[in-house]
This record gives sequence, structure tokens and C-alpha cells, in this order.
Amino acid sequence: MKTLTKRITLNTLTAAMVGAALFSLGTPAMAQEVKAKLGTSLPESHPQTIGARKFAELADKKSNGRIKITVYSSAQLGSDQQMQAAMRGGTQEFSVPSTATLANLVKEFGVIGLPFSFASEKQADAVLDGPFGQSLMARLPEKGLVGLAFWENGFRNFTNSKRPIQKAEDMSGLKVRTMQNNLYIDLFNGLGSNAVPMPVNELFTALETRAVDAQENPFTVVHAQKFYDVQKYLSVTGHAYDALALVASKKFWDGLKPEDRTALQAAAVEATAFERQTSRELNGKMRGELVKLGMQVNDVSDAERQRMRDKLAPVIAKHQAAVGDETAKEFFAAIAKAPK
Ligand code: EAX
Repeated sequence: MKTLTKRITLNTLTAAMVGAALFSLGTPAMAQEVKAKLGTSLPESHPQTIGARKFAELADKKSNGRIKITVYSSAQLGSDQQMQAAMRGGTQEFSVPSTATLANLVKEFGVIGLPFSFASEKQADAVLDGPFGQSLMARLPEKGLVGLAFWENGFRNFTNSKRPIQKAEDMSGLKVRTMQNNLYIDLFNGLGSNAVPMPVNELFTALETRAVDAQENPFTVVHAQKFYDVQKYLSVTGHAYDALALVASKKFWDGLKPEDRTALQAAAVEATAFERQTSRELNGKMRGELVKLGMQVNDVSDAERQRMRDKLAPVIAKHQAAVGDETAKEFFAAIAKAPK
């Protein structure tokens, strides 16, 4: 009896070991599967999240099903700042923050938000996809991030609950929510408002409770966040172009097989074109949509926008110095060369 038991035990053990060995050789999908979390700060209907879902779909396709990216929208994984910390720590794999919040990690990113710099989305694409944009991305790895692409948030406009903004003086005294970024804080304080920095996922409540009177974002964010329910006036200041950046955790990225990095880079290229196209299509529609939803929308004359820019000269000078005069010089040289 004893011998029989021993033989069965031995056979079972051997079978288990063979099974384990076979498994470790890997059924391709199981052994090489790469799971990743991608967090966005904006809702499903915003191009930031629409683009993120496209990126996840393309990554899956280009890796033959090995790379599985789960997208968490509307700041489910935290604010832009919190998600950046999670990626640097290696507990989150991707995010698409505004470059304005990346500037808190790499000061040179702050140059993108300098007021009244870009004349068009086309010009922004040329600068950000060209050598200058790549020089910014090259600064991320030392901070624990890997930049894959620049996406679009868009030209930022001003909304508030008090009055139409026709000229800079109309902003005086308004409590304005800004992104957590010193340039934006100085920008609105420089125009006579009172800047109140906070993450975008706290903004609707702050507007609803009148903790703040105003905020500034592209039409697509105003629509996706339903700010039309708590903001009467939208004034088309176009005071800054906001870029997003598709970034990965360096800890995650360094652990990937080369073929997986290639698949993700290819997915990022295609998803970028898709996100920008989606952003421009939606942005083109949103002004009319927001009027239908009850907002009073007004243009701000070029003369008054120039006056705002002149008034902001000290702020622009301060932040050109803050990002580094060399970086600012390269940025404006790239803009001058770019097609409008
Ligand atoms: O991540 O915080 C903002 O206003 C940004 O436009 C947005 O969240 C992009």
C-alpha cells in the first residue's frame, strides 16, 4: 500500500512540476500580458478621455492582445497632480495631464501656457511635435515619467457668473479658479482677479456654491464638466493654449519588453492624431451648444486682447525667466518658424 501511495504522490508531484514548467513557458497571452491603469481628470465625453480609450484600444491591437490598459475617467484615480505622484511611484501606469501641471515637476513645460503665445492649433502642433516639444519631453525621465505625445486641451476662454468680460478691467475683483500652476495664478491676479488654484474635479462644486465666481477652460471642458449649469457668461478670451501630455510611469516603462514599447509608441502616434481631430471637431461645435444650453457667449476684440497681453507683460517676463530665458527664446523661435 505504502509503495502505491508513494508512486501516486510522486506522479502527482511530477505532473504538477511539468504543468508549472509548461505554464511558465507561457501560453503567450497569459505569460506576457501587460496590465496598466490610465487615469484622466475629465469626463468620458471629453477628448482627453475619448483619446485615452482610443490609445488603449490601439495598444491592445498592436500588441496582439498582450497590453491591457484600463481607463479611469473623471479623476477616479485622483487629480492631475495626484496621478503624477502615483506614476512616479509606479502605482499607476499612464495619465494625460495638462502640461500646466507638469510644469510643477519640470519648470520648462510652463512655457506652453505663456499667455497669447500660439496663434493657432496648427502652430501649436508644429512646435510641440517638433524639436522644441521633444526637448521638453526629454526632461521627464529624470522626474520618473516618460512623455509619449502631446495632446490637445485647446485655447482657454473665461467663464463667470457675474458679467460678460469685454475688457481686462471687467475681471477685476472676480474670484477665479485656476489650475495649480503659478503662471495661471499670476495671470489672473495680474488681470485684477483673485486666483484660487484647485484641481478640476473640485471646480463644479466651487462654482455651484459660489466659492469662486469664474474659471477658464476650452469650450470642450466647459461642456464636458457641465459648467453651463453654474456659469452664465462665456467670454472668448483665448488667453492661452493648453496642451495635454500622454505620459507613462518610467518605472513601468523601463520594465516593458522592447516590442511592447514599440507597440505603445505606435498606438500613441495614432491616438494623438485621433485626439486632436476629436478635440477640434467638438470644440467647433461647442460654442453653439453652450449658447443652446443657456450661456451668454461674447467675443473679446483683438484690441482688448492686446491690452490684456500688454497688462500681463510683467507676468510674462517673470515666467519667461522662471522657465529659463534660453527655453523661452527657443520656444518663441519655434513659434516664429511654425506655420500659422
Ligand atoms: O487636465 O484643470 C484644468 O482646468 C484642465 O483644463 C484639465 O483638467 C486638463
